[in-house]
This record gives sequence, C-alpha cells and structure tokens, in this order.
Amino acid sequence: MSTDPLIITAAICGAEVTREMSPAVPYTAEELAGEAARCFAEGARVIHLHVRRPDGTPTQDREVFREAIEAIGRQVPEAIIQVSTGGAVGMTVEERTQPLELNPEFCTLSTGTVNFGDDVFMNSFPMIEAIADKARQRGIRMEMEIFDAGFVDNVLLLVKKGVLEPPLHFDFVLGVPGGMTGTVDRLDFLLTTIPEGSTWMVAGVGRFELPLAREAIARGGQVRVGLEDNLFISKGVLAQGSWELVKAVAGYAAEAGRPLATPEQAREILAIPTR
Ligand code: KMH
Ligand code: ZN
Repeated sequence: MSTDPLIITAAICGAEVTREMSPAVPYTAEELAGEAARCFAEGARVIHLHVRRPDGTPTQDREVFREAIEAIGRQVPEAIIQVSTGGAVGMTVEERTQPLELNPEFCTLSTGTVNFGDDVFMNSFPMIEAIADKARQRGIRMEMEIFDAGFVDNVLLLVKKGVLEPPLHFDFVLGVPGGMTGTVDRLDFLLTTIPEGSTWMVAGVGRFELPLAREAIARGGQVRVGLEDNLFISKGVLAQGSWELVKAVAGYAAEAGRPLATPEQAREILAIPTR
C-alpha cells in the first residue's frame, strides 16, 4: 500500500456535458473559478480546464481561456491550471492550441485517435507533434491522455523521435465509449506498458470514475475526477459539483492512508518546472 501524497485533478467542465444534463456544470469564468475554489478546498490541486461560450458551446478561444485562468488565479492562486489541448471533437490544431499562447504551466496531449461515442477524436501524428512542439517551445509540462493501449506505444515512438522527453506523466482515461473500458484489468495492463520513472493518473469515465479512483489510490497513482468525466456521485444521484467527487476521493485517500499533496508537492511529483 502506498503512502505517497495523492494528487487529485478536478475536471470541472469538459466540452461535452451541459447544464441540461446537470445544473452544476460551470460555463462562465466566474462559475469556473467558484468551482475550482470549491474543488481546491476539498483537496484538488490540479484544475483540468476547458472553457465555454456563455451559451455553453465549447471553445478553445484564447481570450475566453485568459478570462477563466485569471478568475481562477484570483480565487485560488496556488492551484495548478492544466489547459486542455483536446478541446472538442472536430476542432483544428490551431483552435485547440490557443490556450498554450497564454503560457500555462501544464497542458494535456492526446496521443492517438479514438472513437468518441458516435464521433471520432482525431489525433494524427502530425497533429500530436504540432501540439507537443508548441507546448515544448513554451516550456509547458504535458500530460499524456491515454484513451486506448496504442496511445502509450505512440508516446514511446514520439520519445524515440525526440518529440517527447521523459519523465513522462500519463493519464489513463478509461471508459469512453469507443476507447478502452474502465475495468481494473485494463488499468493493470496499462501500468505494465509505461516506462519506469513515469508518473500516472486514472480518469475513469461514467460509472468507472469512483471505483477506478480507489484502485489508483491503492496502486500509488494519482486520480482525476469531475463532471467532465462523470456527473453522478452515486447511481442515479447527480453530484452537486465536481467538488463532491473530489471530496469522495479525498475520503478514499484518508482511508488508504495517503495524505493529499500540497501544491508544492504536486508540482514536484508532476515535474512541473518552477516559473
Ligand atoms: N473533449 C475531448 C474530445 C483533453 O482535454 O485534452 C477531449 C478531451 C481531452 O477532453
Ligand atoms: Zn478534457
């Protein structure tokens, strides 16, 4: 059993979930900041950030990101903001990488193409490399988003090519319809595929979220939860916000004897360069 500090990432908004699905989904900068602050108070140290237009349409617009990042910074300056470069399905690389122009400290990088419900989340090698180059040039730490086993192999190819550099940090996003499912045997297999010295996290989607969080905690990994991935705190019961899911995970950590990471410890574990 690991007693290492646990880093909880809160995925508070996403690009797919809507207010119609849950009234707790934040859209505006102030709503995002309020939710980020509540998640931080419950123990989340990383805020995985997507942004929306006022009507809820997902966007990667740089200025909309700027507003949200500034609002979060005012409320929780210690939080680590991880901008999404995935955006929503169908967006171009140019659209998706706009938030990198704000020089955030952390971002995502999806390393393969996957069926995403009835859509396709497209990430050809030229797309992945273009996103990675833009992040690397700006010194932005990247988290590898792994929706299926081949995504890890793609990371290894990109390391060989010099596009990505260890130490690597992986996020296993398990349970997307079209990607790898969220059972523990899938997690255990993935853990055999990543290079020694890597750090990792699990983001279980839908009903897989909370059970996989417990499994990750037991294995010494990190955890992502939030409304982007799952709207429910228990079967048929909507979470009051991402903060309630963070609170549940903080409870699992306490039971398992894992302290919650401080923001400084989180930056150190994730190898986020100090600025
Ligand atoms: N919205 C998904 C299509 C990321 O944030 O980097 C992609 C996504 C991944 O959410
Ligand atoms: Zn995302």
